Amino acid sequence: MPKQFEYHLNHTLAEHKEHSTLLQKFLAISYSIRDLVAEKWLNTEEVILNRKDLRIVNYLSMEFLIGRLLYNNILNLQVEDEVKELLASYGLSLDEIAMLEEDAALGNGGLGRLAACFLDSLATLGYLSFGYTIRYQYGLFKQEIENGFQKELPDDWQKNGYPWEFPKPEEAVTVKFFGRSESYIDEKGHLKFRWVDTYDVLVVPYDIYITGYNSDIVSVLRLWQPRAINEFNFAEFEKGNYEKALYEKNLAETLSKVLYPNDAFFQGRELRLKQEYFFVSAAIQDIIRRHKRRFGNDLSNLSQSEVIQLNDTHPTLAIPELMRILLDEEGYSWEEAWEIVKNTIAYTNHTVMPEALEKWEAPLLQNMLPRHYQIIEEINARFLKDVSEKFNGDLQKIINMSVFEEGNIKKVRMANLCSIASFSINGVSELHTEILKRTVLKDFYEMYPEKFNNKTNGVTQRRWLLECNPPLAKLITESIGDKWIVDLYELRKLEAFLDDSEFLEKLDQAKMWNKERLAKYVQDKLSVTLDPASLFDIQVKRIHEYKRQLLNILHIIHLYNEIKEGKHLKVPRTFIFAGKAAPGYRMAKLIIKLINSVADVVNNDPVVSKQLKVVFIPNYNVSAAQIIIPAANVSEQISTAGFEASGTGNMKFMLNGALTVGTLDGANVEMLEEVGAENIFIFGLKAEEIEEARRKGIYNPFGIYLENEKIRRVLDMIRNGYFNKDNPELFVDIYENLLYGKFAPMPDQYFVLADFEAYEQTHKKVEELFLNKAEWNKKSLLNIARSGKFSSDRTIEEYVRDIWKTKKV
Ligand code: B1N
Repeated sequence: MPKQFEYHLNHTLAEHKEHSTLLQKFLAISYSIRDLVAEKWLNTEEVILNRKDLRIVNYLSMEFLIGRLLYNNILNLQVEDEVKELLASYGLSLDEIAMLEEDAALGNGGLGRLAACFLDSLATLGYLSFGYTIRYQYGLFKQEIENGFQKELPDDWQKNGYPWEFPKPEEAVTVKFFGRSESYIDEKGHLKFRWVDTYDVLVVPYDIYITGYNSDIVSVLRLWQPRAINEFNFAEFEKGNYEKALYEKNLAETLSKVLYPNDAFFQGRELRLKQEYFFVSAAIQDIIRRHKRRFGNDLSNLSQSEVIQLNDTHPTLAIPELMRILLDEEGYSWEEAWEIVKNTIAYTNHTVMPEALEKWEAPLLQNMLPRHYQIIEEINARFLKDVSEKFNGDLQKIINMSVFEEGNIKKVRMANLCSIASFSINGVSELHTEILKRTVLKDFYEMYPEKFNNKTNGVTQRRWLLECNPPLAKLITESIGDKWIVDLYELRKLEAFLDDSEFLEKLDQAKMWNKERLAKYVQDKLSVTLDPASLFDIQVKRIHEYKRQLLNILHIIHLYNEIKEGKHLKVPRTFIFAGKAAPGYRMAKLIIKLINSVADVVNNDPVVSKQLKVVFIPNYNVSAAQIIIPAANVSEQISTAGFEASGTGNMKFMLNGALTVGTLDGANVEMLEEVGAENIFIFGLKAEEIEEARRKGIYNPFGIYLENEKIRRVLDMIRNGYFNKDNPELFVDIYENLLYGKFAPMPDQYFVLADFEAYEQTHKKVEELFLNKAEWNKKSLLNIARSGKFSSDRTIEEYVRDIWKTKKV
């Protein structure tokens, strides 16, 4: 290790070790680790070429939220001691060096982080896999809080150089846009189509190898970067096509500029559609090329060598793109091509929220991708014939299931296209899959019940325990050995310690270490002093109305009122929030401001602040999560039932010993099944109850406001500017949205007031339990011990068993 380190300082970075900066040392150590990673890739490449019995998993996703890689790779390669020794010889700690790495924030939230956990599990378990995405120049924006408001800053994540990727310019492919579809008759007299007069860009892959724990193979994360084919297209210029000469250059430069910062929201922008298409086209071309390298030019057996998983509908264009190549470039008939496509492509749905479902304006798609549009029309026409046969010409079924939604502007419904063309359709938790089957994809479930299956999400315990919680990982390994690192069900063995007071004491100390680390982080960032002995109650995730940060802060205001009235909290509480709001999401940004305003009042009140603290930690991202989550006593998972498809933060908290306060939503339902009702705080309306109240239009939050004095007081304070005396009207919109539905289809559409009372009662139980340290620690241990199901290793094994049908190396 020392040799490689010096080599990279001197030769890769051209710097004397005596003069080298911390950043250069970070880069040199990363390059040294990268050398080991590259060797794993060399081995993986051999396996790909030689093991023709192994089907390759292709995970197509607009987002991979991978975070930092240095420490992760060090742990997976099991070289921690050597690295620490080397750094110590320079008087450095691994922590301070690892901090210098910028997060690769190529994702928004759960969907992107899930993709990253999957690559970790695939490599660890020994399955060949490629992740395909975009090499965004700017990742998810950085968040600052200015005067309580969110401010967005660009995330120029590669500004200091990025040590983990390998450019592969020789594997670039061409991607086309616009133009027109032209028909012709081929030598055999068949009617054929070709796509002509296009704007073209070159797309270059950059590979990041994702290591697995103690594994000889890596997953490949292939990031596509557009480049202009000609800096300036003189040929076109001379023909007088000035526009084309410049358009291709501009297109190449803007395509991968920035990640769209929306989580679970569809915007319908032209540039986004171009992004979705170009990376999918590159991926499909890459997959076909690899298949040919392994099996020759016959593509009829593509589905045996490759499987393509679509991470939500964002990569849906893989379907018509694969059809187009098979039909127009490879000469297959429609029937042959369709057979290949529908055996190769599988679809994961991640949300049932109507505003998140992708519905592209047909003219936009038709103009940008004329040949694909034609293919989509043909897929749909053939499908509707089947629908008509199956349902005896039922017109309503045809209207519901058609890819096209007719109307003022015709729309292309991507979830319908995915459901038609995929051999597998899965939701991400049991509840979510059931809701899919009875609501958004009901008709498809009737038509193709055999396609539907559930794959409850999971998280990798390598990052979300081993890496982020050293004292707990150490305690666990000392007690039950280290097999849990690759088999999380091993944690069940911790149940032997449930009544071991000495062990519970050590568990408590590990939690305290994490709380102190977080308190220091908050002190450094916010100059707010937290008491590590207080109950740390944490809600960190994207800010969204359905996730109900509002319910949490309304309850905090209520606690404030109680203290002001002279009551004493039984245990001092620290409420911690973090999360980004989509820059265009007004209500979410107002909720951030409200949290910060309440925090100001609470933390600066000399009486209240002795019992209650509120903090909003800025710029929540993967590396912040790694510090925040291990410090939680309580995990807030309080979405309106039926809206959170799964959640994955919930699982990370459980794995780190937090007790969950949660609704019966997403994977919380399965967490309850694992730990039992005595070990989790479940409250609130159930998904069916919410569905029914919405359907019947019987929910009346104003009635609750009138009847419940606590709620009325809290809402009136917000309404009257109690928390922002300099601008007392600021939060009126929150009040009016709750009571009158000012910016929504109905008042309080996420049932915040309906669940308030139950939430408050639940928090009283939480408080009571925290007084009994021994009981609390026991339940905490049981949560850890029963978290085995929520490893992404389990999720991946289920995908392999039911969908991908591949084998380990
Ligand atoms: O996917 C996660 C789930 O655990 C969460 O419950 C779910 O909300 C999340 C459009 C999305 N669903 N949909 C998105 C993200 C970006 C975008 O542009 C939709 N994210 C989820 C993993 O299954």
